[in-house]
Amino acid sequence: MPKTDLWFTELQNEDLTIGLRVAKTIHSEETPYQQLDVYETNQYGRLLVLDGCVMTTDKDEFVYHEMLAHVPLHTHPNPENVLVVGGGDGGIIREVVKHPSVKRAVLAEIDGAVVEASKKYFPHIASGLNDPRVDVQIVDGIKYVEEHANTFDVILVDSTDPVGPAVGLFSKTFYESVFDALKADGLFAAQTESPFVNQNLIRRVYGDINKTFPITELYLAHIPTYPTGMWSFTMGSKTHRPEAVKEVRVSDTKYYNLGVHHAALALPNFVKELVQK
Ligand code: AG3
Repeated sequence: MPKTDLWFTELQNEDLTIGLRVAKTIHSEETPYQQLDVYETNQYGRLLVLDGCVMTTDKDEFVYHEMLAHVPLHTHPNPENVLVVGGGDGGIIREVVKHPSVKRAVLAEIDGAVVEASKKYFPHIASGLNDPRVDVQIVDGIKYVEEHANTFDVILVDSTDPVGPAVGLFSKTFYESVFDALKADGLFAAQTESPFVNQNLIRRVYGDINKTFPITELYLAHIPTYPTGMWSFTMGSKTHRPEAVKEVRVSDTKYYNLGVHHAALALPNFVKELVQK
């Protein structure tokens, strides 16, 4: 890898950045929805960036994709119909199709350019998109959810940050239509940002999900290239509890296992405080 003087920096908030040395710029485009860039970095391999924010890297993508998919999918005893909202890179879908119970997985991504870029530059992340059970829909995920009442066992929301195109995916109205799109024992999970820098958002989102679903759980994972490295996910469930999971149904994971499933639900005190009912 060449030691260039080129750095990618994400301004994570007004006072915080992450910096990665860039060996090469691979791709840059302005899609109808956002700025999309792909870089080759020395530290984390290929890096996918949307509107200046790290979406995923070759080296740490498995943590986010496994944790957003497998914690909720194992919480459901028999997930057959799964919807992924966002996540056009296909990383979540790749994990979803590892579950033998899954009969159909729909990807509802608003920006087709993300799907194309991932297929081209991140083939190992996009690999699941070719599975015959997968139905890729380039549509507005909010509308798609509204139009599919009582359809899914599990819904996974792999959104960008709550600015720009993804704002609606963090709203109470959206959580209500997710509730309606789920079957009677359905559940959902969404990425919900860093407990170090997005405390107000986590509090608000947890509260909104908690008003909508009988069971709400926040869980954590370590993702080195996301703001502060400590990342949260929030699950809303109609009947099943993540604490009840007793066995793992997939074998080829790099982060997720039964111990990690339960450990992820154990919250440090300062995070517990954010989700006090
Ligand atoms: N989804 C975006 C997670 C948020 C990252 N935020 C940030 N870097 N400021 C990731 C998509 C991966 N499938």
